Amino acid sequence: MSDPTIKGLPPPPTKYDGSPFRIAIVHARWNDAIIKALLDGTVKKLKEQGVKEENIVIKSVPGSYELPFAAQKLIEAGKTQSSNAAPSMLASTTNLLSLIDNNPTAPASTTPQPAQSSTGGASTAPFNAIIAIGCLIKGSTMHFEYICDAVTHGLMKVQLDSGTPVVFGVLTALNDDQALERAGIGRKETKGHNHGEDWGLAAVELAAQTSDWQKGIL
Ligand code: RBF
Repeated sequence: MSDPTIKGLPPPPTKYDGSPFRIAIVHARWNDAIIKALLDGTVKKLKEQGVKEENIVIKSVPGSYELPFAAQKLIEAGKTQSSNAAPSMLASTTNLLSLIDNNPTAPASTTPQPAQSSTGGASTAPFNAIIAIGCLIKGSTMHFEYICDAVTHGLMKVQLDSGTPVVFGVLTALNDDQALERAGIGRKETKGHNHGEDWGLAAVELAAQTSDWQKGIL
């Protein structure tokens, strides 16, 4: 990380356990070499934090402009999948108490709770966090400015409207080298820093804190 303008995420005050969580990553395909490095860094850190591979869902969209819409639809899809899976619990012999409203262990149907799978397979719980990954590189027209603005505001709106954290994994670079160095694949010897790693950490931190706050734990 030789460029002093490239800063990584300062360590969180506590280490968060990602093992209960289900996380969706949606990434753009423009600038694919940079996206691939960012995606790899993100997944690596999610796993290091304990998120299970089967609870990481990865989807792609054409470009960054599509990220807010896709993030919103993924959040909805996670909730729909969770409620579709609920009737099968009636036939299950496990955890029937969780169906009683007042039971403190009962998962709410619409608010994301930690991912749970009685079978040990992939979770069908609502997503605890979304990570939106894109890379916008300034060209010679005004496209960059419009897309950066729309995506930034769009992703913020999605998380505030949905109550599901959406990590802003979008590089907005003035040239190729800036983007490469922020994906850890710079052309100089030092390579830079992979911000995807920060986004994986941020997702687990936000998922853990949101899960606590929804239960009134501060
Ligand atoms: N998408 C990106 O993710 N990164 C870019 O740097 C990028 N640059 C674009 C430049 C132009 C001139 C156009 C027309 C599109 C660009 N897009 C880029 C794609 C955009 O995010 C979106 O996918 C398309 O506009 C279709 O809605």
